[in-house]
Amino acid sequence: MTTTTATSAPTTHTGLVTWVDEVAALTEPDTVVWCDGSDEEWDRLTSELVDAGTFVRLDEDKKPNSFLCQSDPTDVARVEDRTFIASARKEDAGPTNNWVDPAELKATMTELYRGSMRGRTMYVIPFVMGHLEATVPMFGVEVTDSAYVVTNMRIMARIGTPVLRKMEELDASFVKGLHSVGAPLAEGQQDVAWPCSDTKYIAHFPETREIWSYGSGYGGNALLGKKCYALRIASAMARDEGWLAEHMLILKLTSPEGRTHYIAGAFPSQCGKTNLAMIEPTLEGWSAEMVGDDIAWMRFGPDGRLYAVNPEFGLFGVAPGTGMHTNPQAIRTIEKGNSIFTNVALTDDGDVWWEGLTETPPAHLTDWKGRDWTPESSEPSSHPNSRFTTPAKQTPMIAPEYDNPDGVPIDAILFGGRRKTTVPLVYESRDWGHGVFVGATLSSETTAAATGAVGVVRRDPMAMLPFIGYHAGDYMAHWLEVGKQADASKLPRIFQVNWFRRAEDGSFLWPGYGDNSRVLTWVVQRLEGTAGAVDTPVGLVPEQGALDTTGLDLDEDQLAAALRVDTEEWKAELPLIEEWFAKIGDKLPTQLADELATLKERIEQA
Ligand code: SAT
Ligand code: MN
Repeated sequence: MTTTTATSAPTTHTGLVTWVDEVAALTEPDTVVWCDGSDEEWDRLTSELVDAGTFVRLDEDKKPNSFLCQSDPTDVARVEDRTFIASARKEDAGPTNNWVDPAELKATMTELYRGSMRGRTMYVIPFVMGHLEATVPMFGVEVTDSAYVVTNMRIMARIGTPVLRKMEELDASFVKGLHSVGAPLAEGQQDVAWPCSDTKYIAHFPETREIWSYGSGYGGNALLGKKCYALRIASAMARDEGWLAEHMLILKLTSPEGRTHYIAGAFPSQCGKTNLAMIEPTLEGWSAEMVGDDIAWMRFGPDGRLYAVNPEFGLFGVAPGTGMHTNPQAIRTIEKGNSIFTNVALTDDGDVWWEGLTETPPAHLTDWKGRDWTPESSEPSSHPNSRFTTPAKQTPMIAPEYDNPDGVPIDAILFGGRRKTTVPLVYESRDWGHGVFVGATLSSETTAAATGAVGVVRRDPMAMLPFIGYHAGDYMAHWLEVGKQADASKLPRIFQVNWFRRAEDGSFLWPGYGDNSRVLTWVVQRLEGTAGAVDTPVGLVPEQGALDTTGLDLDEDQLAAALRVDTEEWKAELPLIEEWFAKIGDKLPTQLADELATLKERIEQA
């Protein structure tokens, strides 16, 4: 950690120094600190955050080197209505993003940033998404006035001196991420534990590869390497350069015969992506290892196959619902410590608790708003979007391939959403084009990961709706284009899954969690040509007996209901897909319009 006036910056990267100088002149921080990513820096910052009342140090025996943080109750999730893709031309942002002319947005935000770091420290965080040893390392620098952001970034990305040295060596270009909580302090003004502003902007400038974030300290709004860079900006890079930046987990599955397959899976936020990434298969002899839990960058390798890397260094997982029964691997990961917990409850003995961690809640807690809580309390102890930030490498089941800068060859892609009806437990698409149609029309009920109503069905193409950095129609066309870059036999096969289908009485039709491995097994057996399927109007569904349900308390009718392609339900779905495609407008690829016509025909004939 080096504290400087901007002019004595500890780097020879002149482009970086110039930019940091400009930001400091605009935002007027008291001091500028260059982050080195060291343990000493972590110790100093976490201690300062404890002194400031932002962090509570957890009991060393229960959660070593770990901290609890309660945010301002208004700053708890991504703000999609305040998120902007400020491309030069409006049509490049498309119908699914908020757009403002970049010059206008920069003028507005420049006035917000003017003096916004007064009374605060400005931190400069050099980081790399993916491997520093990658053929083309993907650099970023986040400038922020939040020490909470620095500590979380240190878990979520590779940061600090090694990154800076490599940037100098290559005189590398980098994504510029400017972040301010938007709460300047006047002379002598007492700070609050979680500074933020009612005015929020999460702005992306795809052409110049810049991110300007203002007013929020929350994860997806403030940890700029994650959704802002690794998805929104990177998706625009990927479009330009012929690869894919996706909201996907990466899983390695090994069969009882020792054969390995890699599966990527796209699911909207809070649909069990982290749980699936850390699955413990319930079927004898199968094993799973995690490569990534949220983001996959996929490029073609020299052999013509699509290789995925996880660009992240940590997990930013949803806490509620995470327990020994649902995700034992996550529990073992956080028990090793070195973690930050945001908006969960504090136990009387200095540990954390949230709904679903244990079956019986403790008799007394301090809830996420700092109030006394007992099992009789009317509100949950933890915010539904409360999170744990924890190093990926602590996961016991992390795959050794996580460290491979070239990634892993993807055999299958899953698209999943949260749907009470209509969508079967699993089905396979007929080919790449049909698979892209399945992804492009993916739908899910909204969750607490973003502010706004929960439980409303919306289209969420490839689970990327809030993260596509350009026009959704161009994005769909890009997916089709990627499919033309390789031999059909080398492309991943595409499946849709739905763990959330319900019976008429509202109960889930499928047990989920570890038993989802039964579905993964069918997927692998499809790849190997050993599992049967029936052709339905929507795609290939497991034939009777193809899904291994040994040992499951699940009757034939229930399984049939989970797998059913119900013509009436699909007839009701068609207008929703038509409405969605109408929204995409002229840029909807003809191939996808044709896929819709085919689906319609097949359903009508069923
Ligand atoms: O956007 S976050 O990174 O805060 C989490 C999510 O919504 O997936
Ligand atoms: Mn996510």
